[in-house]
Amino acid sequence: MALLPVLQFPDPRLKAKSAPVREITDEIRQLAADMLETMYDEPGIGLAAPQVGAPIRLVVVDTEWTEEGAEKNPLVLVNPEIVERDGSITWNEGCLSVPDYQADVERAYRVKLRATDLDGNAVLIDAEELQAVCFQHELDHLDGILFIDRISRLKRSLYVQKRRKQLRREAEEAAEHDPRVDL
Ligand code: K1U
Ligand code: ZN
Repeated sequence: MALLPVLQFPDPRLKAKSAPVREITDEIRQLAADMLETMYDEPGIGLAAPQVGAPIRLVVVDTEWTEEGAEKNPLVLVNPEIVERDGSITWNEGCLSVPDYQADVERAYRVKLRATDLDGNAVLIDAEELQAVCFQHELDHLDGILFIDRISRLKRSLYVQKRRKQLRREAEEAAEHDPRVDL
């Protein structure tokens, strides 16, 4: 198993629409195992394949493991689709691809999700609250949508400014430590 690097905003690969998984191969099983290991290590409660540079419709989710004493209950969802939505909930979301930022996002309170597992079996899950929010967040990744695309224009542009400054600072620091650069 391997820890995978998670792409960070504004990587353009995060904006692409992912393709359906045509066949569940050993390569897909290995990717799912690596994504789970990466999600638990980050830590996170979900991870979508495009976040690790694989533009396919595959996500992993475990929304309970962070609670004290809770066991891991990993879900691997191939070609997931939301087939019903109901109610609304506002959740303060974060994202492993959007560093150092959280914001309130309005989502459906309850969703019905249809997918396939790694054995090709059909899966139907009725989810609510955090699990429903997480499914919506992860499925958005498959369509190239980040939670910052669902907040106000003002909040988003403030975050984009902050992120640009952060990246500039990181580049300057890297240059200071690069012996080939004579500042
Ligand atoms: O997709 C991702 O980037 C993962 C993201 C999922 C998510 C978070 C919040 C609402 C909806 C979906 C994360 O897991 S961010 C980290 C996080 O939420 C968390 C980390 C440790 C403990 C508890 C939560
Ligand atoms: Zn995310």
